Amino acid sequence: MEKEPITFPDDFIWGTAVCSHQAEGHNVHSDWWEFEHQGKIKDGAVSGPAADMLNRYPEDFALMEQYGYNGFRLSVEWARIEPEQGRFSEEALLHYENVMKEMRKRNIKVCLTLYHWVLPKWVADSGGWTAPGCVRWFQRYVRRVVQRLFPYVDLWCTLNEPTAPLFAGYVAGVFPPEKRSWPLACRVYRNLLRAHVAAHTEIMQESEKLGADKQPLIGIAHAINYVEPRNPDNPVESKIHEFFDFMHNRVFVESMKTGCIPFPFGIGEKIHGLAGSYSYMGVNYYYRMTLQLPKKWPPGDLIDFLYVEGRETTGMGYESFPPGFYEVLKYMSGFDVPLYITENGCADADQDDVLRRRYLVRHLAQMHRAIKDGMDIRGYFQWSYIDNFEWLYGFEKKLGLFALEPGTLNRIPRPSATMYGRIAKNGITPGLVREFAPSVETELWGE
Ligand code: IFM
Repeated sequence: MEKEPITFPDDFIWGTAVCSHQAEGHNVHSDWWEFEHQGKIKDGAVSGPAADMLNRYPEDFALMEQYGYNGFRLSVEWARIEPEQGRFSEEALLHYENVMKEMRKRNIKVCLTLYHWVLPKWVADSGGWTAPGCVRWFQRYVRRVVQRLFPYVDLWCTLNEPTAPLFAGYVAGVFPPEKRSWPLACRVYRNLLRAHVAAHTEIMQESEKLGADKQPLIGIAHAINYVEPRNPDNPVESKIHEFFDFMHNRVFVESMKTGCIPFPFGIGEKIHGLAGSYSYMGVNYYYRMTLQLPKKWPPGDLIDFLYVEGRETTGMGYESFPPGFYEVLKYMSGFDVPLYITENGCADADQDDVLRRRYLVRHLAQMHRAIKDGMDIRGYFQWSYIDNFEWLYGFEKKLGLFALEPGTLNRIPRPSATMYGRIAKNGITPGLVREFAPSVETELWGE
């Protein structure tokens, strides 16, 4: 039987993604910069020039155009724009405006994140997301950004994976500000939701002021993985599963839907303006979490709860599980707004990136299945465009379609960079799969 190519809608966004702190370099007025310089990163790494996107963005957008990517998700950096309280940097705002113009010139759609885990040091020193003024400060910064960049942005992403700084920063204590305090975590939860509402308000107001002809697309990039118990008959493992599923996958977005703060973060109190304050949902999906009783006690990390033995894992040690992608898309479709895949990707340090190629094709095939089943998915941003500063791992984990040449930081395409551009153009064809990911052919089309 003829093997049919797997094709996608014509107006689909095929993008890549980075965040400013991870890729631009020299974010010197930020809490993460300070944290890195305290030796908190693996092997003493610091972000330094990162991928130097601060200077090389014209070259990067030219590459994206050349490879056939028509979207890019990036963030603006609060610490650059407002390095000291109340002092806004014209240089930084102009820089981001030039970045946007360059993208427009190359017909690259813009998904702009306003907060991707990093705070200006002055905000962090005043208590970060626990400070009484934090939402007001965030709103004022967002206002400046929106007033300057509104015409260039296609998708507004108010917060990236808000549960990560919440749990890693205030429960596990491994991200700045390294706290382990449930009362503080509850305050951060509430303030992050309020910050989202504040950003939503600013974007809507600017849109009305400019008489924009269509509603702006506003959402968050939500970290969601496929979660299951290792043994559903084990009541403890089942409870661990329910707990992770709720805390990791559901609670934040369900608050955005209902407008309320549920237990254990609150007692159901309402946040004004929160319910339904989104016009799309961003999905960041990476892996399956098969949860078991922790392998060591006390557990040090999420990885201690994960059962991955004998399964295909990525360079992060997480399990690659494409059917889970379909399942989370089904859950996220329940929010009744269009979905964009704001992140999905695979750590693979090999320049030949066989693992990434397989991962990519298999996940895109599941996304296709979801579209075919009627889910409203309008774009996909591959994490990441380029190798960059991977938080606590420094530069050890490589998630880029493009590698960085040591010393020069020249961009070196991996095979997946070419493959991804070809998929953007023609879909997943049998010829492409035979060339780039032959081990997947039977999974996609049978014998
Ligand atoms: O690099 C991160 C990104 O900043 C947030 N989502 C997960 C990515 C890969 O770990």
